[in-house]
Amino acid sequence: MSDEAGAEDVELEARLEEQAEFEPPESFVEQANVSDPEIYEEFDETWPNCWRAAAELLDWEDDYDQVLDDSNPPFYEWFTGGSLNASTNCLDRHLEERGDEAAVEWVGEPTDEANRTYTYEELHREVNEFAAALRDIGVEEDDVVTMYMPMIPELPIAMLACARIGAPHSVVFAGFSADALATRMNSADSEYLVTCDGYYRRGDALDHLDKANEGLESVEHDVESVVVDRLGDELEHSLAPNQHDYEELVTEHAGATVEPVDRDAEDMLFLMYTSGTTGQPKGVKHTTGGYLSWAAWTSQAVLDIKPEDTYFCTADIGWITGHSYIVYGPLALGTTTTMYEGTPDHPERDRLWEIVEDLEVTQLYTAPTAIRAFMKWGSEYPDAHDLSSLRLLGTVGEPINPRAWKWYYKYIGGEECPIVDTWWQTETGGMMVTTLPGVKNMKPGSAGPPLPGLDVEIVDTNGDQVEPGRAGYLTVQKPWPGMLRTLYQNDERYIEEYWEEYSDTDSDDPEDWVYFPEDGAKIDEDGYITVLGRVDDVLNVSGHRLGTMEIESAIVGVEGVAEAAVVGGEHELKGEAVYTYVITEDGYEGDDALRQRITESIEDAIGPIARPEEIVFTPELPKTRSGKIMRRLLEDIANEAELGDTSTLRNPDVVEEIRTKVQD
Ligand code: 6R9
Repeated sequence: MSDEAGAEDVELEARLEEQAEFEPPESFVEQANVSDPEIYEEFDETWPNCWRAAAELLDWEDDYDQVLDDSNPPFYEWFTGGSLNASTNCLDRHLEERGDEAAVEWVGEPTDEANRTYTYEELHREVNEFAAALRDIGVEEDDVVTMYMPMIPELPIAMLACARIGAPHSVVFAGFSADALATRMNSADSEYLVTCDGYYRRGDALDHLDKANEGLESVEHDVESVVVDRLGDELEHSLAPNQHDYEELVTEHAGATVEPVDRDAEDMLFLMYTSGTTGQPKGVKHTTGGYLSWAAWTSQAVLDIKPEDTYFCTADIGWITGHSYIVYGPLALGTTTTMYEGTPDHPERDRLWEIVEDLEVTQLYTAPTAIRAFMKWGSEYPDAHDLSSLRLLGTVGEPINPRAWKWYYKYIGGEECPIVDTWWQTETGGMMVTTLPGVKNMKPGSAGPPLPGLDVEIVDTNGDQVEPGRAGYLTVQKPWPGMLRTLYQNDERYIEEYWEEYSDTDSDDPEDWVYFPEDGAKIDEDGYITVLGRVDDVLNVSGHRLGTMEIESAIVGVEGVAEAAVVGGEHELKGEAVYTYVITEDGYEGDDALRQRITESIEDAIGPIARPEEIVFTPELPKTRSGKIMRRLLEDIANEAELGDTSTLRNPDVVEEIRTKVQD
């Protein structure tokens, strides 16, 4: 850390340290979309009808008959009998009033490349043309179309084109490996892929199509794909007969219009794979009516989005945050949503602040891992730019520590912007626990109370509410419109993963069903919730969910590895980092060559985000007498923490041995 940054911290701490609660600025409250504190009581009293407020933000083709059908828990249905189309809601209905206004403002990584601005009119046109093209190559309603694309405008275009023709999309993060792509396409039986030649990362032109092609080799069925040419002459590729050039396809369909397909509220809008406790990623199913109304309502109530805003979320569309809060929520509200292709430190560490200043960004939604990096780089970078257009700041993905919160508040928000610390998950579709920025005070480090109309309790292992201040498990006691409906073609696993823990699974009374997101949390006297982190075998590395089992199975596949355990260790910037403990097979040396093969195998199976921080070779793993690996101990070692109880171990000596290796 530079001296200057150090001095700033001291000053900041001195002034803000004791302040545990912050009121939203008056200027914000006056203009906020939601500013009436009565909303909490009102929603409680009228639940589930309160969620008409979310549905009302959308245009429906057929009105729904029932807000909630809870006759078959936990298979809840929302806005039943209603029908709508997501692309109509994100595009067509804005044309009359906002056709010439920017829908997507795209900033490429190279600074000498012009931004690409799509007005609603232009976005509508291109979505129609691509929808016609998709149909032409055979895509029908309900076919799952996979997208394996970085942050380029054709990604939201492809998503909306699918939505238009009623084909659910499944977006696979571009940083994931070829294997990860193949697993997801096989699991979803997806016969269509939209991808691209490559993209820029810190100045380099990265090849992406080679990786996509490698993935396709492991897909068990035929695939028709579309390839966007992002890099032009920088990268030449030849396309196979079942691969179509994006530009050629849309040119062939220039001027085409595609009648939006009427989708039932409960029809699938998309699938999103996420990590769970087992090695197999979970295909989370989201619907057209419930999900879209949830994305729209939370964007309006929490992010305070108005049509005239220029809103900027720095997430990647390959994750749920990008789905809900770059694409669907903002576009449903008719605002301008910003997409940035690159990293925040390219070419300089002020790239985001330059974008905020240039585009006069009004809301910025980012992650604690990014904020920690900004803080480390120092305030000279934001200070060099005029950030006064900002009205609200948001964070998501992992807990934010009060110091990072206060830095964000002061140096980015100029102490004039409320911060929303939003807790939610892929499965919840949108935000769940956070302050309403125009209503509630903020407490740094605590996400806040549940949103109105949500029933969140912090419970002990018996399901009884814990006292304020005590750690427990976060649960959601009533359904909500944005919830996942099931895991793709696996209703049984849906119940096992999310409901079994705290529900009476024999009951058909919804009161007996409780959703468990597998997070630990505590609550204070004012009902503010501090989320402590995952309580399952899932790591949160830079806000990305990684299953330890997925990583372990990649390691044990390496020749020379007998056994492996993966745990999370605290990391200054990433929040959590991957620590691996490996037992070699007889006759194999735990050396750098093997380390290299392990790292490569993890990158092949998942992607560079799962690259281990440390690989420790050990003759044994700490195990209980029943043979279970004591992960807690391995975590303590990674964190250089006081070791927990070792008395139940079969092999207590090994702990010291491992500790010496890690801490050397
Ligand atoms: C949206 C998203 C979900 C997990 C979740 C929790 C952690 C997300 C948080 C937070 C503390 C916050 N998480 N937001 N923890 N405070 N504001 O990140 O979805 O990728 O599915 O991750 O992230 O552990 O369970 P997803």
